[in-house]
Amino acid sequence: MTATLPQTKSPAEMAGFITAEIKAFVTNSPLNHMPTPGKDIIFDEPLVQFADGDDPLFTEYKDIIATTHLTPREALARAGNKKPGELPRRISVISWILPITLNTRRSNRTQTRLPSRLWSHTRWFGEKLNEALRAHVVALLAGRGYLAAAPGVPPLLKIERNEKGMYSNWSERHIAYAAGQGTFSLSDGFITGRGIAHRCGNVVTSLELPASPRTAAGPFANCLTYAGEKCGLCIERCPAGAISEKGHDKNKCHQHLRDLGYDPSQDYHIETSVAGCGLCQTRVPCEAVNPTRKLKKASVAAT
Ligand code: B12
Ligand code: SF4
Ligand code: SF4
Repeated sequence: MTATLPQTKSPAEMAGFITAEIKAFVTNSPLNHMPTPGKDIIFDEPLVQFADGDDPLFTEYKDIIATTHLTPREALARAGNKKPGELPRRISVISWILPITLNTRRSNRTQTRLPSRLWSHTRWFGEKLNEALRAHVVALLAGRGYLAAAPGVPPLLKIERNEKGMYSNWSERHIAYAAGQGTFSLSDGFITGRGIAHRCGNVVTSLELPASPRTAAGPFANCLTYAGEKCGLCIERCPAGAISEKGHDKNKCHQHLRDLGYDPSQDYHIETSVAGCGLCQTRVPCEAVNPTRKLKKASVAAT
């Protein structure tokens, strides 16, 4: 499955190679299939973009998220048992978005309390694919002599908690934001060009790659509410009352499936050990597209 990694190519050519490799892995991996009869695909073709590992935004995350949030340089140094200053001059972050298929999104649209079987499987089995993809990209780069690490999984990943709820020392959505993949939203979900229904991942490396442009007007620009439109449909979708005009209450969200526990009236097992029902990410205008794109098109047409 792995093509030969060219060694003397330009950063742009290397970016093309890495992108093709990630897409091929997701398309060909047996892990990208549901364990259900019919073996539906779990994720559509990924979106792949890059960030400069020393973008000042990563240091700003220490104020925005927590002082413990790692910069890519700190994460790569920690993984290689080095000091941040001992790393090469240029480091990069590879970010991917794994869009959830129409079949799974459709199955969750009709849910009012619990995630559908396919959505629940996407959290559990889809994350196994995501883990394998992180390991694959790290091995691919390390095999060619580049430093590479996946801070989104242990031992680098640490989950902490404060009065607002859980947070990590490596937020994959904030990494995706830095790589220009999209923006946050009223529900907290991350709205990409393929919408809010996705999982994401990333790898930090000493391979030099061209940073993708951040074209959004701000960290919440892709959400209709923040774009000044009437929406808030995610508020109505949330069975836990965790979303309001003020935003997302992580503690209420986290508690939702835990309170329900295993529901014997369901004909399938819901992974209650992994929280979040994702109802706010389906049957909403941002489900599978960036809903503000049509606003931009309309305003261009009106000029
Ligand atoms: C802890 C956690 C949770 C907690 C808390 C979620 C949270 N909002 O932090 C709980 C259990 C509630 C949860 C629930 C869910 N989760 Co979760 N979770 C995580 C985890 C492990 C860490 C998140 C984290 O560190 N957050 C840090 C805090 C600070 O981020 P935040 O509160 O969202 O950030 C806000 C501020 O920073 C603010 N902000 C303020 N000023 C500024 C300025 C700038 C410049 C920027 C950029 C931002 C910013 O913007 C953000 C949004 O309001 C990540 C995996 C990872 N390592 O990243 C997955 C992750 C976030 N979860 C994910 C998913 C899919 C879910 C669920 C849908 C469950 C499911 N499987 O179906 C629900 C959805 C909840 C929701 N409405 O977003 C995906 C998100 C993908 C997406 N589409 O957005 C992730 C990235 C996992 C993955 N690898 O794909 N999750
Ligand atoms: S449903 Fe509307 S308000 Fe909620 S996140 Fe999506 S675009 Fe924003
Ligand atoms: S994941 Fe479920 S409980 Fe959490 S905010 Fe979304 S709809 Fe509400």
